[in-house]
Amino acid sequence: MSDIIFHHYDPSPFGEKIRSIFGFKGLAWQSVQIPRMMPKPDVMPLTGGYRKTPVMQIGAHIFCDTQTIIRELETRFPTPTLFPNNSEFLGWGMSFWTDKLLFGASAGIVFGAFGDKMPEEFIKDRAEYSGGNINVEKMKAALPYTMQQYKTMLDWAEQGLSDGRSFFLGEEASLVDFDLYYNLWFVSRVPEAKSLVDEFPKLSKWVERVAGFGHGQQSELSSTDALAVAKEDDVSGWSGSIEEGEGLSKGNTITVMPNDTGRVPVTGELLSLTKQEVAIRHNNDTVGDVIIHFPRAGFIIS
Ligand SMILES: N[C@@H](CCC(=O)N[C@@H](CS)C(=O)NCC(=O)O)C(=O)O
Repeated sequence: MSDIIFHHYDPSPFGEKIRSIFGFKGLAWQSVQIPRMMPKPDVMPLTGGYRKTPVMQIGAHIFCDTQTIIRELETRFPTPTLFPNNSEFLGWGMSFWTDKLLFGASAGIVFGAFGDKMPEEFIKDRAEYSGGNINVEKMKAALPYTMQQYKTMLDWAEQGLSDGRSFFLGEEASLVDFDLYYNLWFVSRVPEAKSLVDEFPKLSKWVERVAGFGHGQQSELSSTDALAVAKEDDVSGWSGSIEEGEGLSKGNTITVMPNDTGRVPVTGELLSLTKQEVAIRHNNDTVGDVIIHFPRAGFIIS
């Protein structure tokens, strides 16, 4: 059985980013379906309060945010690589555009089109989550303008494929492809947005190509079984590495929190601090010790 436990829900766009990478790397994984909104009682003991979707679990190691999930998958399963020809800068840099600015437009399209039909408690949850930035009436009114912006940005992508290449960086897929793909997957549930993508022939073929990677080999796991896996794993011997010069030492009590949405601070004992990752030991009665990994980019340590 695979060691990878993936906490997500099927309609989750950031979940789709990772599921398509599971497919690209041909991985087997165990799927735990989690609630789309708070409360998430079987997630909180693992994440110490971090509430975003998705989260990856391997034993009692918890990887929060698609950045740390991708970095861990790339380390454990380097072939095929997400970074052909040293494309780390392009892949990670692109993800800050696709995950923030472009995803903001994608969410504007989905909420603008379907917000009226979404349950009130879901809208309330997302309004809290976003710090007040979800306003269905405003998103509905802005929909035609959001679509115009979207179309212009999709044209960049069409131009990027104009020489007949299969993927944005050439004949091999890279993180750049998966960064963009999940946004188009997400908005395509809105018929007008699907038609917009269909207007771009090369991009449409590219969508099919990336979808063709599939999701790897998925099996189902209950959330209680996932908690039991974390509880059984002894992580007392794990030690990370601390980079000098940041004024923090192993064992310091710190909090880590996203700097954009879902700003819930997670408290723990510092174990590892590098330029790209911070890991803390967090303890609670449900699972005992877990080691929670966060990215540095987009997260505040205090
Ligand atoms: N930076 C995060 C963004 C994740 C994100 O925004 N996920 C959304 C939905 S897929 C979310 O957490 N929504 C609130 C929730 O699921 O409770 C990542 O890369 O994982």
